Amino acid sequence: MAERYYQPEIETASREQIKQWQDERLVKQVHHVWNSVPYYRRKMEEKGVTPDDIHGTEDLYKLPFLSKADLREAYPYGLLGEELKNCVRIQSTSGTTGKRVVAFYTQADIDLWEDCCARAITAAGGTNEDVCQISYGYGLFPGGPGLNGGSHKVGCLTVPASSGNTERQIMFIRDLNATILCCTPSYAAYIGETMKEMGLTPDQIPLKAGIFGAEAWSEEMRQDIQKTLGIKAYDIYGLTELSGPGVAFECSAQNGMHINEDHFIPEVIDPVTEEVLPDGQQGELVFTAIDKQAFPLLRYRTRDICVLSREKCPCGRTHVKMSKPRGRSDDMLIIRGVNVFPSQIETVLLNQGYPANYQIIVDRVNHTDTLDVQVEMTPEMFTDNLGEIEKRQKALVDGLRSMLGLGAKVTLVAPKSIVRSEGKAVRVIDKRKI
Ligand code: DLL
Repeated sequence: MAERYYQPEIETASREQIKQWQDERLVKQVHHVWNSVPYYRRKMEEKGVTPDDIHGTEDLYKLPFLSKADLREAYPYGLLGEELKNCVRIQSTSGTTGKRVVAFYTQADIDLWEDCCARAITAAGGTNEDVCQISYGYGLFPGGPGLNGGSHKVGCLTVPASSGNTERQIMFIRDLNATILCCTPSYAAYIGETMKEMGLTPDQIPLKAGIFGAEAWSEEMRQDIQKTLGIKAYDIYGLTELSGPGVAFECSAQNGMHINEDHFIPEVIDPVTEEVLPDGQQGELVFTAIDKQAFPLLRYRTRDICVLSREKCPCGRTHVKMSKPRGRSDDMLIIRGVNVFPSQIETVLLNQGYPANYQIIVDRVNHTDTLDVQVEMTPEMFTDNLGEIEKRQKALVDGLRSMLGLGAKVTLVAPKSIVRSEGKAVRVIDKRKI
């Protein structure tokens, strides 16, 4: 019989039990940080708070926030919570500007992280009988290494394919009978597109589930990927600073991701006033890592915008759920004063039958912001009938106006003319900053 890696004593624990774990671990962690991270101790002193003020989660609000700016300032060793001789690994963020953030791990931190990834694979239906192909990048980016470790813990036969060489990916999926695929949603869409071109139908592909994350993707994109690959597509969330993938993951209910609350305490704040918001209200997600040793971040501001929900989940897990992040507060575009998330534009395109291959180009002409959305047509839509193209463009302009309240220019481009991504897709080109 197949063996599952499910841990109901943790994943379905009562609220009282979860709170007790969080209180104990938080108090211990605050002492650990106070004693070993002078950078954060200074921040606590500036706020007039000492470890004696922290008795449990209700005191969390007293602690200072950490942001990416702190991580850059303290780079590389300033937030280290352990002696280097006890650290066994670093991973680094995928950011392309400024100094990269480097996160450190002890062996216990790696075990904790891989355990979170194993929970995600299990929630997607994975057992020791599965073949799990990992097509996230390996290396400094934590996607490949994290899910690789999780897959081992579950006992899957692990295929560390990494990203790229898409036809070979498909060959492995078919030859090795891969049942679970882990990669970014944009790469999953690209793999699906390539399969179609190779003349393969979903029933000729052994995959049954996909674990996709590392970038924002819409519900419409999930439906598309599920159809093309003939699978169930599950979301997974995480960030390097907190370990990597697996901070939260989707279950069979496919409507929000359970946060591993035995390791991470979430809060949602108003990004401007920094006020803590009640469950159900949208705001910026903040995490406190309560048992990581080497990189013990307290009240870390993720910039990701989402909503927390404690509604009972049909899967039985009791850990709080976060909604799909609708984007990062720093990804939010302000165009002519209107807040625009790329995910809103994606929703309009996919609702009108376009593939998730698009680029958003923002510029400023004569002191006025311009929004140009380049959208790829499917081969079936492709035509040289100008009237038809104009009709399609108008429908998109109307759809965008009603979603965003903004006028946009839409350019329909030929199939396959927008460059494909094997990792995180680059959807926005904001020329105003250049
Ligand atoms: O992207 C870790 C990861 C790898 C997560 C593989 C899931 C799967 P970073 O490169 O540090 O780490 O980027 C973290 O990516 O703050 C979010 O803005 C975004 N992100 C991650 N997962 C999701 C998701 C990895 N499921 C940043 N939906 C985060 C939307 C996501 N955005």
